[in-house]
Amino acid sequence: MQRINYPQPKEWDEILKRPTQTVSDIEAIVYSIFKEVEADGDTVIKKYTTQFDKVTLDSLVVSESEIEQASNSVSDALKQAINLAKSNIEKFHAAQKTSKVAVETLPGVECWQEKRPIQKVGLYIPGGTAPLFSTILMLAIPAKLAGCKEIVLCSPPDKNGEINSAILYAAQICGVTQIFKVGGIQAIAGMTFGTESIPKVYKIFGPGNQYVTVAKQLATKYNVAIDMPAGPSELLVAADDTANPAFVASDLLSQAEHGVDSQVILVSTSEKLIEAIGTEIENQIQQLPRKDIARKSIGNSRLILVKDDKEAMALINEYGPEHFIVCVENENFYLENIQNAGSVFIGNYTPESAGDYASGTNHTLPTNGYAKQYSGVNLDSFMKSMTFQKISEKGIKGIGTAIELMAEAEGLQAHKNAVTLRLKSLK
Ligand code: HSO
Ligand code: ZN
Repeated sequence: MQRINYPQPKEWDEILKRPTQTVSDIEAIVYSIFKEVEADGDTVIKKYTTQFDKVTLDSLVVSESEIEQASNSVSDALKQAINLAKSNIEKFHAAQKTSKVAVETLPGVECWQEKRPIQKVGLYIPGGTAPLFSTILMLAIPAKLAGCKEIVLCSPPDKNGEINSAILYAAQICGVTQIFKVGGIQAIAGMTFGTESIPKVYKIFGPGNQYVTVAKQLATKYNVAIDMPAGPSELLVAADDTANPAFVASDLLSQAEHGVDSQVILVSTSEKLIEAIGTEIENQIQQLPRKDIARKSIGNSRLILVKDDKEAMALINEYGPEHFIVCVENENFYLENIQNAGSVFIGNYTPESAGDYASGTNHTLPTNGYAKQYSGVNLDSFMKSMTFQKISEKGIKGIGTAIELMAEAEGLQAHKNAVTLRLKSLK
């Protein structure tokens, strides 16, 4: 792992660069598949499933019996683990419910705000080298709690035309309403336009490769919302001599194994700790089945030595990590001053994996520095706020003249009339 000692603030931009992503040529492919799916629905989706997933399907729909069969094949131990995670994620997300906010701004002018679920949501779960069934818990549980009516899930089939059993089991217990064997750009296009079998949705959630990310961005041009601009996983750890180097190394590797473009960073004031973690990483990486992936992403990663906590903090806020582990003596300083991070993990016994799976927080988080302006997925991601107002005769008398004057000043006579007529009727 690359070691950087005492970087100057002017060098931060360069050392905190994320691995570059090339999107320019992808856009044209995504656009043309969208146009085809819009015109020919399922037929085109099946054509691309044959081309990209190497399987020809009669039906895109996952049947009840397939779900039943899959859930029978998941071991009891794994089912129990999934159920424990489900229960914690439910507890944490149910507690995020807010009540109606009501204010009488003037006597007789009542305003209030209530939330309503987004009625139709689409969840995308990638296939590939690791079947991320935990992401279904993170998306379907809050969707269900929010009250979304249709919760559609798309995931690519394998070469036998099947979806991983744990994915189907998780979808079943979390209340997903329909599951489709479709992946990649064609899945996002299907949920954007709707096809003979796939419903059109109002908001699409979930991770994916660069093609899926660009497709989600294109979906927004067709009035479909998305959770957030997604990117490769990343982790930044701030640690000092109170941190256990083996634990920290295991955390860094846990995110490094996601993909070759993942990025992990250690920021520390202790040269001794940096040394120890570097050695631990080398030892632990050899045991990992995904060591080839982890090695590549470790190549994008850095061990940064800084002069003090204040400088560490400034650098961390500039980076805005998706995950931020704080394992230092002066814990409160970091917790009080962290401004930009998706999710924060505190102390030697809080591995980032806990948040990935089972503690209760959501693992769908802003990457690529978007923690500066985006929240991670939470209950509100599946809802929208609506405002209401009711004005009495007394109320319109109280604000009528102000509205008339403002409408007049904007040159909008009809707006003014809507008030004038009412005020006159009350004279
Ligand atoms: N760390 C990933 C989520 C995940 N990890 C799923 C394991 N499974 C992105 O936050
Ligand atoms: Zn992870």
